[in-house]
Amino acid sequence: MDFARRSKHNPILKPDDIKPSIAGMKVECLLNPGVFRFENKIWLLLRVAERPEQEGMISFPVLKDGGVEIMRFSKDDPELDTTDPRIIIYKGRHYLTTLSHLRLVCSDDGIQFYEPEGYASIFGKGVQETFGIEDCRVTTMEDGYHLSYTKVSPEGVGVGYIFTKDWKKFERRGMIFPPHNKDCAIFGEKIDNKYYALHRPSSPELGGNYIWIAESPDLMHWGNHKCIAITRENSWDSARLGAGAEPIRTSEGWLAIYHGASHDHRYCLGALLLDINDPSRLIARSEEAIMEPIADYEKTGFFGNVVFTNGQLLDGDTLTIYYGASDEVICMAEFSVSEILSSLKE
Ligand code: MAN
Repeated sequence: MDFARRSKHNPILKPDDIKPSIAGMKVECLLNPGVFRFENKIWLLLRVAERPEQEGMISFPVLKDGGVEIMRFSKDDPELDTTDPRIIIYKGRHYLTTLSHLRLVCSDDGIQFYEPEGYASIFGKGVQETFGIEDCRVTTMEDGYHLSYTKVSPEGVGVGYIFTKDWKKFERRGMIFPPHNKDCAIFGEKIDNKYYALHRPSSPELGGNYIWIAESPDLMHWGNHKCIAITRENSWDSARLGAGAEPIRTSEGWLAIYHGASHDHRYCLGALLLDINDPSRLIARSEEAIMEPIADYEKTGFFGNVVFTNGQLLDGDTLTIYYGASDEVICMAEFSVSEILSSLKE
């Protein structure tokens, strides 16, 4: 099933539209933007994935001592495993094939985006972000913007938290969910005087890659964790789940868009409906996906068969989602909130 109304301008941003952050680097992929409104414009916080031009050797950047270091491996090294275009396994150790940072672009119409002057990119910093920062959700609250993103390093994959009011000064508040955890979406308002967030720990032996919810008095200390949605065998979401952007308030409950992947890494979107007063209570869920990789640009690219979102805008009944297609280009699609709601099964 698929009720996405894709923009006829898709893809709206491609790697060639964005300049590399360092000379000698190539922007290989644009992925999974956070989305927000600021100063009467629509903004995307893009994940920009870079690496050197691949000539002869396999090479990729990592952050070290405040600078960038290029790692190189010979293509025919028998110890090298490059079957997944996203990762390199060398002598049993994992690396990423690209290094990601976060870049701001803005737009008047939500379709044509440009890089504004005077806004810096957000780069990985410190040992926990040696392999970069990825997939940033932006939750807008009265006091400012709350950013939850993936920190990647040899120590593990966890959730980082940044606060900003003006997109010029950033307060890095550290890791809020330790490894292995990602796909953290902070709710935009308190419920019964508590903050809430969806997150995705991984428990490989017992359990799996499931969506959990946690509460907090201050957005820093998270507790009372509960699992709210698990993978389903023989389904489009059989291998992994993860929350998209912040859940939206509807008359029927909190509507949370999520991604689900199958064992052969096909990424689709679905939705959860959570109780408005107790969001740890799941009321209904998509049985079938609401969006599947069916357009050419969603089926082929850096990592094909992927639609992945962590950013959206709500306007009445219209939910505009921005998404990464094939882990390579940025696209946009609109949904009707009431149509999604009526498709969910209790
Ligand atoms: C993971 C993350 C995402 C990516 C998907 C599909 O969930 O790394 O950033 O889009 O995989 O590759």
